[in-house]
Amino acid sequence: MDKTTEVKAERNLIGLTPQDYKGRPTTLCPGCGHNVVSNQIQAAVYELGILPEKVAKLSGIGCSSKSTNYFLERSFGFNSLHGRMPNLATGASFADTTVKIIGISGDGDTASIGMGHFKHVIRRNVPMVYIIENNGVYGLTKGQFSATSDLGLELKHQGKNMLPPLDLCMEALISGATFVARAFSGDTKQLRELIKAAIKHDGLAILDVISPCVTFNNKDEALQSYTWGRENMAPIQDIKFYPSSAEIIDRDMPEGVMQEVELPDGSVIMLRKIERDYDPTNKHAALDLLTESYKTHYFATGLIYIAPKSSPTVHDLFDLVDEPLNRLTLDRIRPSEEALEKINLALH
Ligand SMILES: Cc1ncc(C[n+]2csc(CCOP(=O)(O)OP(=O)(O)O)c2C)c(N)n1
Ligand code: SF4
Ligand SMILES: [Mg+2]
Repeated sequence: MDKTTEVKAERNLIGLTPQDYKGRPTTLCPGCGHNVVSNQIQAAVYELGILPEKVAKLSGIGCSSKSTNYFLERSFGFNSLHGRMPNLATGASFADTTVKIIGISGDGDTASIGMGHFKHVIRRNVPMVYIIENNGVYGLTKGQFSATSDLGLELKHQGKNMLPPLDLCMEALISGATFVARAFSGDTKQLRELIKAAIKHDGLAILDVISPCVTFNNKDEALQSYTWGRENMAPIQDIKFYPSSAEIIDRDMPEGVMQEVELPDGSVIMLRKIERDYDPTNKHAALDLLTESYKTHYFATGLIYIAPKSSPTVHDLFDLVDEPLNRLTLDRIRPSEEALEKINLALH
């Protein structure tokens, strides 16, 4: 190529290109909502300028859980057992506190077999991003109802769903989550900003992404379909993430009532209120919103709750050393001979 016409590759803060954040080619169905989430994760990590090697992507079992293969190939990854991503994440976060954990799960993986683990990882406030790719169906095993399928939903091989759904944002909120958001694969801009904010959150961030399964649950009237989502999605705010307040120069958001939420590292989530006066730092307001949304099928998306101040993470509570535990040398992790002797004597 002629030097004068050579196109310079776009680079981020640490000199990497978008290509450095790609994963393997997807094997999911064309149009699957989960592919949108993968693309937005790689875009968010690229834009934040995080080294891919400083991310661990963990998952359970499902089409959603397969999707960790399709972003950040240079990152560490582990596809675990069904519903056990939170357990793996807890262990990994203890081993290396310097790595950002992105956990991917499905509605089957989280809301059925993994529900207990979901609750406890939240209760422990393991610092990580927990994304549920929620399509209201078990996609991988060919379209059974999940615990988030809507009451009355009719699926080809299943008939009518007779059970009421669980709301994973509500479950997260009442379990003590300090960051709860809902997004939709049909709105990539909002999704990307929420992923960035979740990555920068100090503690566990829950992101429930309505991510349509185009093969088994995409009839126009189904709540987790693209058509229903596009027609009914109601963002509760415009959201934009800024790495620092100094960078809020373009103010490229439409005019309106603004709310800035500053994160502990100095980054800022800028919110412009839409229609209703909603404060995501108010837990009661978040509970009210989710109750209304559950009752009336109000598809509210955006930052539903962020705790006004940081809560201690499991690492703070256990007073971990600053260095990653997996890099401590044996002489630092083995008890001394005297200490062992003391323990043995105490057991006599
Ligand atoms: C212990 C165990 N039970 C059941 C299964 C079968 N199984 C595999 S994936 C899955 C559900 C996947 O649904 P979801 O998490 O919603 O992911 P999706 O495929 O919809 O993205 C089930 C029940 C399994 N792999 N392991
Ligand atoms: S079966 Fe559904 S969830 Fe699985 S890849 Fe296909 S569209 Fe996605
Ligand atoms: Mg599913």
